[in-house]
Amino acid sequence: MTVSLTRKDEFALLTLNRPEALNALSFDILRRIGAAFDEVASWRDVRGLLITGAGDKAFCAGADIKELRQRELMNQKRGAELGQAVFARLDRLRVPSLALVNGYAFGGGAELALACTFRLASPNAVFGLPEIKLGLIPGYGGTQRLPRLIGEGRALEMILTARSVKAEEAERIGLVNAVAEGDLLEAGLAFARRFSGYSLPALEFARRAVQRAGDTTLVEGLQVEADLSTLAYRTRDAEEGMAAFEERRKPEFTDG
Ligand code: DAK
Repeated sequence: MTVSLTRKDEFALLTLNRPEALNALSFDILRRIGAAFDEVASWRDVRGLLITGAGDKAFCAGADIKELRQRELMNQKRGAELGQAVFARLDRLRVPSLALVNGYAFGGGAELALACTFRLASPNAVFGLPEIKLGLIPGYGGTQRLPRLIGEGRALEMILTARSVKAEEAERIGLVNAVAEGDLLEAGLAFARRFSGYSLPALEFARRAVQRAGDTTLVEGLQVEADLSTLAYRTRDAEEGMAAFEERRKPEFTDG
């Protein structure tokens, strides 16, 4: 199976499983990733989605270059739209997602990591958008998500010069949340448990509000925040959280 979806405690774990090609994204794999996201959406009891690559060399070396050649123009456009649409599904999942970047995350692989809510890197992780070397530019969201995360200047440098960024620098510039020593999956589970006990509706509203910060004006963004924070206030979990504070006990959230 080139993509496997399993359970790991209270989390879903998606593994890109094509290590002989450094987990490169064929269109078939892209579709399977999309189907896996749909499946995760139907698992009502998971608290987060972890994504990683099989093997110790690569998270994902990008779109399958061999497959990208000699396609009709409109097929290329549909291919880019497919990749964009699949990665955008991560935003609509009710649970946060976490990329566990174990080695190369190039091109489409970096774009998959960028589409996740969080990124955790192993010390040997390397990020790059090297499409320019192929006479291409990123097609699965990289030109839009990278500048939102690390700023336009740094994003332009990575995209126009193909300079890759190792784990330590990635952490310094905010491309990853942390670099994990030791077992990356264990570190990922520990990271995910830092949010997984909170109310899912609150986590979702917060993600939506923060996402809007990157693509709207301050005035509109504040309006979105006012609306979503009011919605959060109306949940049972908010009532429970505030009651628990007053009663000096741990809240018991029910995701309602
Ligand atoms: N695609 C296909 N195969 C790949 C691959 C890739 N992206 N990356 C690696 N492989 C394969 C290699 O061909 C090799 O296979 P065999 O020759 O053994 O059969 C195997 O994986 C191991 O790779 P290497 O032998 O090259 O391993 P090294 O350790 O020497 O080098 C590397 C590792 C990651 C530095 C190197 O493999 C590399 O530079 N890979 C390519 C990285 C890259 O350029 N990624 C970006 C791809 S472009 C779109 C528009 C744009 C895009 C997509 C869609 N549309 C308009 C539809 C662009 C997307 C991209 O991601």
